[in-house]
Amino acid sequence: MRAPAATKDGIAERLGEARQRTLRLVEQLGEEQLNSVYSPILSPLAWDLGHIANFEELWLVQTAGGREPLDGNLGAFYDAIENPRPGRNELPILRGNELRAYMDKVRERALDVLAELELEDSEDPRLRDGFVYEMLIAHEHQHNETMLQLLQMIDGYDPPDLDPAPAGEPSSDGPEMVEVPSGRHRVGAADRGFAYDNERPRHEVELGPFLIDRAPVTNGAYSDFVAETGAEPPMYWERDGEGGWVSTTFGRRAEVDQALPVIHVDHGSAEAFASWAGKRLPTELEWEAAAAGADPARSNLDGRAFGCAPAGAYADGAADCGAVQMLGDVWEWTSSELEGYPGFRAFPYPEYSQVFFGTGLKVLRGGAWATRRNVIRPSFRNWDLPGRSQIFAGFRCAGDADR
Ligand code: AVJ
Ligand code: FE
Repeated sequence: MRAPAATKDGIAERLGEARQRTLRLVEQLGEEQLNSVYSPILSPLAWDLGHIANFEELWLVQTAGGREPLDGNLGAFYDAIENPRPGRNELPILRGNELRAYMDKVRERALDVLAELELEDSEDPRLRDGFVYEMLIAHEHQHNETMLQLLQMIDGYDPPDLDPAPAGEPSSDGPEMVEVPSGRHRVGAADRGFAYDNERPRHEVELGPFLIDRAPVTNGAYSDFVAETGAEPPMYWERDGEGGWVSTTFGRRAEVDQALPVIHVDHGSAEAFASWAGKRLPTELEWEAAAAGADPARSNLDGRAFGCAPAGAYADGAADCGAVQMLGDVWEWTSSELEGYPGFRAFPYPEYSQVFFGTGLKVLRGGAWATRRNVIRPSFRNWDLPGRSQIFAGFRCAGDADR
């Protein structure tokens, strides 16, 4: 079945909505904050803003419209691969009014091009069914999450009131682990509709049976692990002076809530916890098989809550196997290294994911509270260096079931 092609009006509206959210996240900040380096592994916010617009110019103005860029030199500074994060603030990037004007001008030109194009039956697979437009909307959303990784380091940052906090979601009790029966599982994204190249081709794998934690590992369980083994606490935890922990994100000191999923742990710590618990991390394909049936609409995504819901919440969005919160709350580390699926073809550009295959990056699945809802789907693959913990990453454990 063919997905209904997005209308041009719909695309324009979603581009507008993405920009509104981007600007809302930074609206309370001054020039100095936009141009400060808070962490050597994160870009200044001004770089993200310019990069979002420059990427839009590349794809929606130059590629889609065959037009010349406003300033052909900018691409060199906003190329993420050519310019590693440390040092981005030393580049002659756009700042202040110049930056805002560039963002607006690019958007205006992108909408002009959109109005002229024939998308549905385009000969160009990059344009057909609006592929590059979906990609650019997703890209802006993805950079919102990168920006949140930095925004949480700013003292006194006031989370914008984007929406009322998610209504009281039914929490659930159940077994510690649920079983995914053995069988052939379809993984990856179908040929039609928007998905990144690394999710394709869809293929079948023989798995299981295996067990997977019903809910993400909690702060409570993780504190026990730290207390017993002397392991490092998660990033943004500090001692409260009475043997407990406080978290310090967004410049606020708050008692660590034992019931919430643990967040800001690196891959090695997740693995160490799993073996301490007599378990292991799931492979990414086990994770995807376990996530079948999970409902992205009933998940803590989209930055609405500015934090996690208690482990066991969103029971109405549970996957078919009974696992809850497979989508949303925290990205979940898997034991898998990022590689191309059998038959992988880079599209529309190898620098999105192909250049990272086989370089020791670990796959994360499921999206976090900070991930925009339409970025995520069960086949979506995220990745990072195993030592990174500024990302919104937690995990759940897996184990072998008796055959
Ligand atoms: C898929 C999150 C690892 O941020 O480096 C953004 C996404 N690619 N711009 C990243 C991405 C190009 C990417 N991750
Ligand atoms: Fe990018």
